[in-house]
Amino acid sequence: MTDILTEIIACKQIEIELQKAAISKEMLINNCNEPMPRISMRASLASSPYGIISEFKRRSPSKGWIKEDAQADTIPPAYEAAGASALSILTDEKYFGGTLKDIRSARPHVQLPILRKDFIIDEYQLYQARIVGADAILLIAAALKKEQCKALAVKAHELELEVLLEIHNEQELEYVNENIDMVGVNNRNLGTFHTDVENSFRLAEKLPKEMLWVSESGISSPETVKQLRAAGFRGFLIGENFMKTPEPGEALKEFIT
Ligand code: IGP
Repeated sequence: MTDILTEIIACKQIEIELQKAAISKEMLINNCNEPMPRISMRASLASSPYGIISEFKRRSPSKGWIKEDAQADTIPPAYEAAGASALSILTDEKYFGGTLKDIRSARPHVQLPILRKDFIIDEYQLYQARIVGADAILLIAAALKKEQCKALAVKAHELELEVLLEIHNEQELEYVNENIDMVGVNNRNLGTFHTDVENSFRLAEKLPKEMLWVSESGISSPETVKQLRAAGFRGFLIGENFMKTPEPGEALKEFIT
């Protein structure tokens, strides 16, 4: 781990301890007993000719505020209406200006699968994801030990949450196991912020053939999506390119043709 990612994970540990002190894990577990319908993100991506995962992101550590006053009950429905295949909602508050409540606000207004995008290091966060109505969670290889990643993936499945594993390099392919539903290649190095879509093309040859592949970050043109699809990717995670425009849903339409 390097730089900003190390800092984010250290803050996340403290944040989770504070949350546990306010709401015990047992209380969260009690709230997870009711069956909830889950929507498969993997199936949605596999069956779509577009496969765009549109992200709701107010800010980022590299860009600062992108859309400070963005509303989670209006932008995700606009993404859905424009033809997105799935939604990614950033719930980290300190670095990304999000909150778990953003998933709760979006949920009644959309039918698409929702990915809880955060730095998940504790199963407590999986219960939270389920309670607010997420369908899938992100596990970042660079933020986790291999065994920890596996245990979180197993727990996610127990809670009927799908798992998108994020990798950035070839070595992290070791994190793939039978509890991973989709593998995402992050084109951005979370330590340095260096972003290059070439990373997806480079890793494509090494990715497990039987899995669904997602290319993440730095995608800004329909042409790039087309090339990534030709290389075998079926999901395309796009945030900033949409969120920086006045109407993120309108910006997405350019990718649905
Ligand atoms: C979206 P972009 O460059 O389109 O805004 O990127 C998404 O891939 C990015 O937000 C992301 C991310 C992450 C954020 C990918 N992996 C892990 C936080 C944590």
